[in-house]
Amino acid sequence: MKILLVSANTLTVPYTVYPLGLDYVAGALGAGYDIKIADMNEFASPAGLGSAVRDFSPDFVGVSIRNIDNTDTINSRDFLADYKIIIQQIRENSAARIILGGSGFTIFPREFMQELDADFGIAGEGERLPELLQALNSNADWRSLPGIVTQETARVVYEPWKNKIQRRFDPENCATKFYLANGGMLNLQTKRGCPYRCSYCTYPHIEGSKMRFYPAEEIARDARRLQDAGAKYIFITDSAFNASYDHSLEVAKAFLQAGISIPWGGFFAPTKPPADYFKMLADAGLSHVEFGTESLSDTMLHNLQKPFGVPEVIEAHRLALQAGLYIAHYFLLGGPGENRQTIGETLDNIESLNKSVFFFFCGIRIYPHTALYDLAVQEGQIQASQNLLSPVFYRSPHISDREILQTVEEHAGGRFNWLVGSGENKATRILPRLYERGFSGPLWEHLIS
Ligand code: B12
Ligand code: SF4
Repeated sequence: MKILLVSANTLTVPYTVYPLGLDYVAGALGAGYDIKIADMNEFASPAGLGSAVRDFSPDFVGVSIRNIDNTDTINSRDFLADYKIIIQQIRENSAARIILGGSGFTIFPREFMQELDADFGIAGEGERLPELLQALNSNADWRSLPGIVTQETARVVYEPWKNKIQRRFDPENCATKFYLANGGMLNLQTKRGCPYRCSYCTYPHIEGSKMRFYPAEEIARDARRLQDAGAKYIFITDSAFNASYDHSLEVAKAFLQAGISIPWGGFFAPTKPPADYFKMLADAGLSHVEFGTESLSDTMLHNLQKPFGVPEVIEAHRLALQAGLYIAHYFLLGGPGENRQTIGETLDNIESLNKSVFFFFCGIRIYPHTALYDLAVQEGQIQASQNLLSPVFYRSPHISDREILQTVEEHAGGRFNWLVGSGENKATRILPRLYERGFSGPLWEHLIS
């Protein structure tokens, strides 16, 4: 059976992202299938996909839908029209059945099924694809499989995958070569799931709330494969790499043993780490720490159900800085209860975090299956039946976005390491030039003054 897997994501901000999910889907399919991966970044136009589909003549085409929109209140962009063109190219050039999947799809499976008129979808982990294909092939009942979605599905059943998870990384793949030639960043997952319950966050819904760890030696072996293929930087895609201090330290030790010499980074929760935690990670090559801080007002951290308070953020920052790491803090302003006082507290407290980059987003995207969604319905900001595929952002009733952004801009006073919105303006001026000159990694460290 021939399966074409397509990565639909062509977004280049903050940089192009290797389609890691498809490596796992290919790993789950294994040797019993003839698999080809096509990445929309490889083609000069969507017609390129059309001819790839004609040449390969697949039985099924799996399309990975990662991004729904750029989640930016200032310059909002969504990608539905691009995805429709991809589906059209597949339909015009083959009779293959189309199966959708990916993190964006998992958030809005029924909405995407309708908009894109696909045959099937898998909400959640793509490791379930072989089960669906086998059931279809043998006319067995696929309706009882969790996560399978069709045009008729009224209720989607989400269930984390409990069996073997295996990545298939192919250094010779055109997609791999594209990312190596454009920035040189590849990525790696060390576990799935986040145990925290931040009120606005989709990650526990996408990956589950129970952490499922991969063996450290296996992760280090994969990291070594990426390094040997020519990667210059590895991004760890875990929801929060340090959600398990024990496992992340095991990974770092395994990296040292496997001879990982390229820098790496990832998302961290600014909780208080054990002694020498950041130092041990730095010794194993960690270079960039991206803290999901969101606010520096204890009232807001409580409202957003964050698993830490302001003192923990300041301590985590101090220890990361002491270990010689590059640090960025992400802020999500305008959540429930935000007002002039909480904004003032956040801005005052930021001044105690030196040598860092600050990314500010204002207005929090409302996603189903979150506490923020329930609150927004209760407050009448959205209707329970509303289609949220087009982004809707939560707005604090006590202060406008305009006032928040103005206050942040005024406080920033033009400082280069304060980026408001996705920072597209500043970032697009600087980052492409650095990539062209052969720099790799997230590169926001060049904004630290
Ligand atoms: C890591 C990450 C990043 C990193 C990526 C770094 C890197 N080099 O890899 C950074 C920080 C750069 C980033 C940036 C952005 N991100 Co991001 N990111 C994530 C995160 C946490 C993990 C993604 C990941 O790699 N997962 C690991 C892989 C293995 O999982 P996966 O891709 O989901 O694949 C599995 C399944 O989905 C499924 N699957 C995947 N494809 C297919 C295909 C088929 C056919 C099938 C059946 C199944 C299937 O099977 C796979 C294995 O189980 C997700 C949230 C999350 N927890 O998923 C957000 C997420 C993908 N990001 C999101 C967004 C919005 C963005 C940005 C637009 C933000 C911004 N304004 O800058 C940018 C876009 C960047 C770009 N160029 O695309 C959103 C997308 C949804 C949306 N609202 O659009 C997510 C879901 C977070 C959220 N808000 O809910 N991101
Ligand atoms: S710690 Fe991060 S990934 Fe986990 S629920 Fe909170 S925001 Fe989401």
